[in-house]
Amino acid sequence: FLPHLVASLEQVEQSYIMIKPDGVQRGLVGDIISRFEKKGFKLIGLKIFQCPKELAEEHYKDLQSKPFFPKLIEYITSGPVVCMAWEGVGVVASARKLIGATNPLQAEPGTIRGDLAVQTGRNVVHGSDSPENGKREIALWFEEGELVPWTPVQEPWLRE
Ligand code: IDP
Ligand code: MG
Repeated sequence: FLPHLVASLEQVEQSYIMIKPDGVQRGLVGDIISRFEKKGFKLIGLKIFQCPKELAEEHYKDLQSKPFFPKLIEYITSGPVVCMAWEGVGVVASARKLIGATNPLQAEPGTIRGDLAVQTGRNVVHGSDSPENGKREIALWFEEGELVPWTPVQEPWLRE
């Protein structure tokens, strides 16, 4: 029964996850990384980084015409961010679930935004919205040599 569809749902993907300046300033880095780590995804890139304005504008270029765009760029460049590349089966959609709704007041308890934030303009974390954007964003934020392929010893205990 549609085995090719089932197979395509099990693709290994990569997601760009970023702890925004408020998450760093509020001391939430460990908590946030821990949630993806415990879920079972693989960390293949990690750095703390002061984002230049041009990179923030490129990252959020789809939102260029929004009234909140200048404030968004100001927010993202207001202090260091923590850039992460996470890999795993279904990591893009799963990370979005772990992160929760864009507006933290609407995000479910148990999600990062639901537990740790109150305002859309201070929602502590970014996660790619598609596997294509995951690849695009990781290429945008990381140099090739900064990404590390590795095999976790727990892999056979996570995936049959
Ligand atoms: P997402 O981060 O949940 O994918 P997007 O709609 O892609 O949400 O928006 C990107 C980011 O822009 C949000 O995470 C938030 O920081 C900011 N943003 C979105 N909508 C608003 C708004 O109405 N006011 C202020 N900031 C916003
Ligand atoms: Mg988005």
